[in-house]
Amino acid sequence: MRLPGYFPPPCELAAIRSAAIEACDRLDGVRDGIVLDFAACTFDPASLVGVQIDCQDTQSTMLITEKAVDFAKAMWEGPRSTHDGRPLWYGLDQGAAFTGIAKTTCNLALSPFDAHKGGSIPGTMKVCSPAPFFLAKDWMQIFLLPGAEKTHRDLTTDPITSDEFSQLFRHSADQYASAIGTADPDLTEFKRAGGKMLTWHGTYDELMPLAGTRAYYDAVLARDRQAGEYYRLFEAPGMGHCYAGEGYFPGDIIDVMIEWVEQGGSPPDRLYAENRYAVGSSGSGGGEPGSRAIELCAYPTKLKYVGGEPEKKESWTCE
Ligand SMILES: [Ca+2]
Repeated sequence: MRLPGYFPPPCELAAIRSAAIEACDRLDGVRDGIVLDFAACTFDPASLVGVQIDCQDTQSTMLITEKAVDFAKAMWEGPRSTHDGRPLWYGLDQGAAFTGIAKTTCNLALSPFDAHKGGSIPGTMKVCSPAPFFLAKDWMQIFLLPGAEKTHRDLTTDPITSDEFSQLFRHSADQYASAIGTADPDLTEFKRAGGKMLTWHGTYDELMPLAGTRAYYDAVLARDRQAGEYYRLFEAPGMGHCYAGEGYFPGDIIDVMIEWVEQGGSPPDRLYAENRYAVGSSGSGGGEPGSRAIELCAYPTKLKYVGGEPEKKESWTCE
């Protein structure tokens, strides 16, 4: 989506994300690159405006801009209707990378201005543009855009405006929610049929905001206070989408599900998870894959560090 006048290079957005994590990391008691609860953090990215960073995307140093900060804040806040200002959907967690639904790319070719001068001046006027997530782009292109725009409009070079996004969002919900929507919190029939369900969601998910899943589970509970008997949600700190990231991955959830279905008993309160996809020293928790473990907590209980070696699950509890 087009936000006013500026597409930040990936490095600028990555610097803002890193600063947010760095500012909030210790609030949960452990400096591990994972922020358990951004709601408890008062970090204001406006403090970053004017901070110098090295940027590979533009092959130069640059100063963090107010527009990039506004871009990040808009992604954290989530889209709003341009008609009445109401939220359309949830924003990304502040720990989520901007490389999913807020991806940009920079053209390293010299601008026409530079080329005119001989094309020998490095580090000037690189052009950055949106790099839309392919599913969102295809959804817009194939299902939502009107008429000839479906096949002829290039959303990379001619991105939709905030007004268009607002209109297409409404159109999408009106046209398709009844057929393929997944937000209906009424699980009456599922419960009656003896269904059981476990959901886990990475807190740093870069594609699907965690807040949306929380809100869905809250809505289910609001309709049925006993829903925890057949449906549980687990938040996986520091995990990106599916298996990305250096956070805690609950890879055994299918085994837990099978045991619960086949042997019955109480729904799981905890879910073993480890840093299975860690890549070592990347500025966050680090460590070799499998070197850190915790037990995820059934929502709405939350992980809490109680002391000891943070790499061991015994050092954490749910409350
Ligand atoms: Ca932490």
